[in-house]
Amino acid sequence: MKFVRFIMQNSALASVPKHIEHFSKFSPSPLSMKQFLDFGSTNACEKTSFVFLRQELPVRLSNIMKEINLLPDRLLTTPSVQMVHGWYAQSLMEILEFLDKSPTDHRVLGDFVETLVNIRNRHNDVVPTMAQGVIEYKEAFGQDPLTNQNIQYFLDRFYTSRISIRMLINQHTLIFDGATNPVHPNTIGSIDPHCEVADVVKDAYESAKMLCDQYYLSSPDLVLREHNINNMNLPISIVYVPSHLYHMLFELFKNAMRATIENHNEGTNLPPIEVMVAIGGEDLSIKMSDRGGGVPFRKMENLFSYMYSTAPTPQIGQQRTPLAGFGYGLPITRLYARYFQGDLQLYSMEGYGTDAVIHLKALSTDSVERLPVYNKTALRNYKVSQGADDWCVPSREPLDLAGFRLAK
Ligand code: W6P
Repeated sequence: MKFVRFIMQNSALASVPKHIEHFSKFSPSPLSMKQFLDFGSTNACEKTSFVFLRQELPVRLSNIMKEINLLPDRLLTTPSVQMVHGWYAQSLMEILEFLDKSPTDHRVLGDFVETLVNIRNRHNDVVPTMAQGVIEYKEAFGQDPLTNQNIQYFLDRFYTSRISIRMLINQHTLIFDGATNPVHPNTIGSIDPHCEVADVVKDAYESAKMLCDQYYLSSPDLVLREHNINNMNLPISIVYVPSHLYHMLFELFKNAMRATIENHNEGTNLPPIEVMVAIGGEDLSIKMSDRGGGVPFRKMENLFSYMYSTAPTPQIGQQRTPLAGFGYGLPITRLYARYFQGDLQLYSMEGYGTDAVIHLKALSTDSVERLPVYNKTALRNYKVSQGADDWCVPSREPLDLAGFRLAK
């Protein structure tokens, strides 16, 4: 029986490439915050959401699977990347099962929610598994700027795609599981139409502070200010996914606290972390400033590099601080910010400290998913080796100018 199921599954998986070819010809359809909210409004229709998702999820899965297949063989064939690829193929097949099912059948709708929950769980460990693949690659082939650039390009797109697919799955499963969220009754799925930014800042600060106190026995204070140009007395709020905002701020607080502590060897008289929240007609910006001694300008790009920030196998006897995360915190934080058309910028002054600024769209009409699409341009980025050395490399030897003077 097990054997029969194995054969059946494998024959289904054998048809995966054909389906990927078909669905990757469609571009993903980015949704706006407003569209997300409409799916969850009173006249929300589970049927409509189901019909949309059974097309859109295969499109998003297939678009990114095309890019996985373009990875250099040496990365594509690592066990980790093969495993992730297998999860994607399996999930694609499971959703395709629903293409010929009736949207008016309640059993079908229930099965669909269950399938989505299974898929979400299957993909829980994609980030550490891909990180393992990068480590395996590094150990076998070393690291160089070109590979770094290609991995950066792929993982930024791959993780953005993953964030977006999980967003779709979360909205559908949260809205149509028939219960209101007991903790946050006013949220629509994972979206809070009145997300009070300062509250999330305080929550994220408190969590990071706990880790920091536990490990270092002290932590910097928080000084939080906000500036609401529209209404000075109102707390600043936006339509947003509080969990995304929390993730970003938690990550930034961990970095700011660690820098502050390690730059002040006595645990006393720590300079506070200052957070400023401002909103205008277009942007909502959150600036977090630490006085942790900063980072040399030359190294700033590396903070966002998947290849340079994955630690090799953890050294024995060397415990990593819980504030360090597992290396992918900052690049993924920036992807969360960019996902709804925002960004994350870091400005550092070596010898003093660092400002991290999250820029978000203030208006829900501007908050539209930013999604990768597989097309000729994407294909070219995998084929062409960019980064030709068209700038001089400064010589280590001081140039002897004497000869030039003589020649004159
Ligand atoms: C640092 C390095 C960093 C990264 C992100 C946020 C804050 C900080 N502070 O020193």
